This record gives sequence, structure tokens and C-alpha cells, in this order.
Amino acid sequence: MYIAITRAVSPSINRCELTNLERVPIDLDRARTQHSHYEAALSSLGVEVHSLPAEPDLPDAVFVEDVAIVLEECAILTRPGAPSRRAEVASVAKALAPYRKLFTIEAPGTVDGGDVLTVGKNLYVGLSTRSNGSAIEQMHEYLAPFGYTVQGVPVSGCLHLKSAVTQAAANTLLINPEWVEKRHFRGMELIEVDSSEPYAANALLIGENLIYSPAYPKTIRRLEAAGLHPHLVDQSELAKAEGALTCCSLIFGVEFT
Ligand code: CIR
Repeated sequence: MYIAITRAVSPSINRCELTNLERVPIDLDRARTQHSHYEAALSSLGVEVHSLPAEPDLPDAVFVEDVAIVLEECAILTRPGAPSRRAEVASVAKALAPYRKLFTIEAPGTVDGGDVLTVGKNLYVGLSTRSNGSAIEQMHEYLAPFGYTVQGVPVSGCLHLKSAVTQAAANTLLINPEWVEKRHFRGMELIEVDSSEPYAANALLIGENLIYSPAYPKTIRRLEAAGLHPHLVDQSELAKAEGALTCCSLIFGVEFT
């Protein structure tokens, strides 16, 4: 079965980091309601949701994806690229400790989990404003013994690699080729987002189930044409904080609970 670690939306979310978006007011109640629908969607798919309490002084702490990379054999605690986000790591480390051996990215390495796309034994790491070569080297050292490859992939125009490409099915990626080059993903089926929906490449795959945003109807038609039937979850408030669907959970398999 799967466990999802999530965290309640911080009351200070309106002070979140922003890189590619202009600041617009975020309605805290609406963000919380949408986040509870997200957690309910995970539960309805059989995922056990462990929700951590909000962090009043850490505006971006709802985006738990960025502070750890959880694999079958271990987890890596990140050193987020934005200094304001580094204090988010400790509480997630505590939540993960019962389930995985933990490694830690050390300075000068920085990486956000949103930059790490894991496909089987391959990790693609976005070379973004948040993640750097030192972190990639450290990840390689930790993960090579388990048979993983770790490859840096340039991204531009968006915050994270997973803003530009995510896994939509076993051998299929959903991609915005304006933000990351397709050539890095040879051998996989690629579904391109509709060019009028640049933010549409972030889908959350859990086993064979896909959670997706209703904000991208043209790309939904492309997913459906490929035989995929996403569960739609509206995340429009947290999108104003530059967050997407994958950002709000750390999902991993467990043998027993
Ligand atoms: C940040 O800039 O760090 C947050 N406002 C948004 C993080 C979104 N996380 C993600 O895409 N994995």
C-alpha cells in the first residue's frame, strides 16, 4: 500500500517564494479546502494520508515534495534551493524515519524535490535556479549502490523540472517541450501539453491512477486520447504560490502498516 505525507497550508502562505509568477492574493480558506480535497482524493485511491500540522512561520511548507526524495530503498533529505525553505526539512525527516533509511544533501549542494523525476531506476534532476551539480553528485553517491542513475537535465522558463515533465503512465511522460528538451527522455512515450496550457505538465501518478488539474481541458483531451482517465482535483489557489499537484505530497510504498 501507499503512504502520503502531506502538510496543512501555512497561514503565512501569502509570503511564499515566487520565481516565475507575479504575486496575487491567495485565499487561505479556499487553499485549505482545495488541499483537503486533494487529501481526500488520495484517500479515495487507498493511500494512507499522514498530514503534518501547518508551520505558521514557513510559508511554503505545504509543498512537502521539495524536502525529500523517497525511493524504495531509502530517502534523501534535500537542502532546498531557497534558504527560506530549509527549516521545512526536519519535521519531514521525522515523519519519514520509521519507513526509510535517510541520507542528507550537504552544502554546497542544493536540490528541491520538485526537480527530481524518478522513472524506474533513473533519476532526472532539473538544473534549475534551485538545484545544482553538487547535489546531483551527492545523490549519485548515495544511490549508485542501489542501481540508480542520476542525470542533470536543464530546464528554463519554469520553477522545477516537474513543472515541465512528469510521469503520466508506466512508460509515458507528459511534457512541455518549451521548458525541457524531449531528447532527454528517449525511449519513452511522450504526450505534449497543449501549447496554450504551459503549466499542464504536472500530473501525479500513484500506481495506475493519475491525479490531474481541471485547469487544462485541452491537455486533458490529449491524456484521454492516450487512454488515460485522470481524477480531477482543483488546486487553483496553491497554483498562485507556484505549486502544482505533485508538490503537495510525498508518496511511497510500504509493505505493512
Ligand atoms: C517555492 O517557490 O518554493 C514555492 N512557492 C513553490 C514550490 C512548489 N513545489 C514544487 O513544484 N515541487
